[in-house]
Amino acid sequence: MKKDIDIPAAENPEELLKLKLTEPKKWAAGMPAVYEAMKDVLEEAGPIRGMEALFHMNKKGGFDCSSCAWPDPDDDRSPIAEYCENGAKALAEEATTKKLTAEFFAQNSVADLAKLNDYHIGKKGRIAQPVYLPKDATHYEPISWDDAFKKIAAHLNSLASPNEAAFYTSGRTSNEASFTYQLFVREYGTNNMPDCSNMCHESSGVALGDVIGIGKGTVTLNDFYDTDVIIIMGQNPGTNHPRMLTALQKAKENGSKIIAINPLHEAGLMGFKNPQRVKGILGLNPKLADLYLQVKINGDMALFKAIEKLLYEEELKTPGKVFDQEFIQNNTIGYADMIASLEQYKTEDLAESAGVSIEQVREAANMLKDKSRIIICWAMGITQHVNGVDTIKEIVNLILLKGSIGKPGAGLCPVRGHSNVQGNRTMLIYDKPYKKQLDKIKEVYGFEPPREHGYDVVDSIKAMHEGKLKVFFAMGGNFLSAASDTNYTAEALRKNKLTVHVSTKLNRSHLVHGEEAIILPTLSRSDKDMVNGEAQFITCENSMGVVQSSKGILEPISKDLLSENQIVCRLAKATIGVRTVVDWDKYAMSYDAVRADIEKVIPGFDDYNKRAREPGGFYLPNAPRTGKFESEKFGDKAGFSVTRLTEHKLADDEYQMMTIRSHDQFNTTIYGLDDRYRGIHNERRIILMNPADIQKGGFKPGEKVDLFNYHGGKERVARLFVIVSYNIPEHNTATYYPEGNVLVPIDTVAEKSNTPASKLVIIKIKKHQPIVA
Ligand SMILES: Nc1nc2c(c(=O)[nH]1)N[C@H]1C(S)=C(S)[C@@H](COP(=O)(O)OP(=O)(O)OC[C@H]3O[C@@H](n4cnc5c(=O)[nH]c(N)nc54)[C@H](O)[C@@H]3O)O[C@H]1N2
Ligand SMILES: Nc1nc2c(c(=O)[nH]1)N[C@H]1C(S)=C(S)[C@@H](COP(=O)(O)OP(=O)(O)OC[C@H]3O[C@@H](n4cnc5c(=O)[nH]c(N)nc54)[C@H](O)[C@@H]3O)O[C@H]1N2
Ligand SMILES: [Mo]
Repeated sequence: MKKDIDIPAAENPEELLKLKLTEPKKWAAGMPAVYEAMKDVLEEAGPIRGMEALFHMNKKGGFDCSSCAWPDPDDDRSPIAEYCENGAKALAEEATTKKLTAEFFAQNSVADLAKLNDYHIGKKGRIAQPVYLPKDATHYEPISWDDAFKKIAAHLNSLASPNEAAFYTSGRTSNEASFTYQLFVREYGTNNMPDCSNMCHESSGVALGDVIGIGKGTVTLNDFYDTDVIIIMGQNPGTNHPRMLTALQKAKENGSKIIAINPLHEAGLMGFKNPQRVKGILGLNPKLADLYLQVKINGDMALFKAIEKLLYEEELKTPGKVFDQEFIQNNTIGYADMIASLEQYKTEDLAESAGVSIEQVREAANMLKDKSRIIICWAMGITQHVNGVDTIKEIVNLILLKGSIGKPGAGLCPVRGHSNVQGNRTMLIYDKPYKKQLDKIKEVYGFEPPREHGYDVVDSIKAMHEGKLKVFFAMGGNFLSAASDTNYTAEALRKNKLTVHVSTKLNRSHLVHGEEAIILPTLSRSDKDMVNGEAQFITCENSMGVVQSSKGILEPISKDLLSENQIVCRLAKATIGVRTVVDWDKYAMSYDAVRADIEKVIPGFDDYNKRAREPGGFYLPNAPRTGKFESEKFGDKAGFSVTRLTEHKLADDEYQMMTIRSHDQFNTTIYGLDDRYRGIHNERRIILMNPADIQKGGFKPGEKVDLFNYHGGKERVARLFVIVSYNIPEHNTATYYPEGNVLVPIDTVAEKSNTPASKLVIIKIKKHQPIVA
């Protein structure tokens, strides 16, 4: 193989580490998790800083864990620790005392840093001062905050149109900073606000917005404690939402059944030993999933159609006993069409497409038949597919048939990723804002916000390629490594005149940059945020629509960090200058002032400053949760959907690949090199394959391979992976994100949501060829 990449975009290693395999685990957490949690925090932050931080995490009046968006209990919280292993690791990453000063950047060139893998880049430490990379320079150099803002402002003001700039948001940004950020971007004049949601739950937002009138879930945590069946699909809670396991355990103790739907037997879906209970430590807790449906990748829609067909047969035998006909009659539109559309399929064929035996489908249908308190949870295994929006509509179909919405113990539960990703959208970070939201901004502030829709993530990348974007500004995140088609995205980023990142830690997006680049270091969730001698708190919205406060407690590692809100306000002043109608100084000095104005613009935030101070926060309004629908398309009803089943035809040497998270990462931040529950240690460049496929393809477990995708006649290569024989359906494979992103074609996206289809990439696997010079 010839070397064709001079400047590294993705990792391109020459050698692998020493992979070690152990038996995959059949349960999650337990004592090892407590040990793992403590170890990282103490190593990075030291004992005093580390313990202080852990003690305050997720406590009422403490700070919100920056890891996932799973809610905290409304009532009593654990007196010792309301966090999980992975929350503690997230904390360790930001509480670290290692810092990157001018000296570090002088000693390490951008090109040298780019040779490191993501794990080593991230472990370098917190960025301690603003730095600037001039045109053609090899090293970042110090810059003052004022000069940094002036430079960015000069670039923004030199553009032919504000639409030549894009403003990305990752999902940790607080409500307050999100609100001021979108206000700045809109007053500057564009809706180019791509965000991490575009790559994440956009399919859920689009589907739910369409059929139930709100792009959010409808359940609360308490619903889990009082339900009959919980379905968990396309989600790996043991790793990505570990505190959900506590809720599942309580649900089971209260008599609920659990159905897991996943191509992999994930430990956290099979069993849970709760480290915060004596019984758990002794290993006495029961298993979690009562029925485990090991679907093929993207077999979910076929599976749901099969279940619906079986339920319909039962409904015909005992009318009104299986479906909630009264609910359907009073609250929905499109029942007859949806039922009629099922007739074209045979249940056996559907089961086969799903990759599940007809007996298992029958078992699932039987578990649901007499029940109506049903909760369905899902995450990236459902949203990141070409037909993701339709699969979610099929999930809603089942919920509507059973009348399982708008009552206790029932509903839809898209489980969000980033800790404030839902809040970002509520605060109007969105490339396709609604008219009434923009009207409100105009009414409150008096300027005319841009009306034209902006670019989302995928369209931003394409626009950079076409030279339509010249400035890329990122509020957090790691755009390069998170987006699809890594090398194509790298080329796109390099075409910018200026790339700017507001970041806590160094990542690959700082190293694959525009003509000039700037890094603005910011406070993290656990840092003390002092303004005018007063410690400020921010607010976040979790996956279930609860808004609550978060107050950092750790001494920031450098005096030269600004909060995200301060950065926005100062940048807005520098950029819009005397033309602005917003009092940015007021917003910079007081988060209460920001909240007071959020209350005027966004519904549901009445008495925001008062209610944000109440322990545990408050719930935002959610019509479907109360049994009402307010939908643009269906008025006061919810809509059934007729969805289309996609066929997947593969050649013998083609495989479907999903890109998933290991147990030791938060998105592109790699905490460590182990995937403990799956039994994979000390290596991330692995591909999980079915043993029969390994044999048929002429491979061996442990063999080195290169992975290829040929979508659109272009060759994409991910080099040097090692085969791991694993319990995964035939012709299905898995690699880790972000290592696998090189292979995800930029235009293989979910219909209607434009989310990269990161869970189904068609690949070929070939024996590894070393690079020749
Ligand atoms: N510790 C930790 N916590 C996190 C994150 C993290 O990286 N680390 N990331 C956060 C973010 S932003 C998000 S969005 C969430 C992500 O949370 P998840 O969605 O749980 O994350 P993934 O690892 O992408 O897992 C997808 C799961 O779906 C399964 N799957 C893949 N394809 C299919 C399919 O076609 N059908 C079905 N039924 N299953 C499928 C995979 O086997 C895997 O179990 O977690 C959040 N929390
Ligand atoms: N192939 C594939 N690709 C995927 C996915 C997948 O499953 N498969 N998942 C997608 C999903 S669900 C998501 S959400 C995206 C994630 O995409 P992003 O949100 O862009 O990525 P992260 O890795 O979460 O961002 C990490 C960086 O954020 C910065 N950071 C951390 N905390 C803060 C903070 O408090 N403030 C600021 N300003 N910066 C901070 C740090 O510098 C860190 O390096 O990736 C997507 N990409
Ligand atoms: Mo996400």
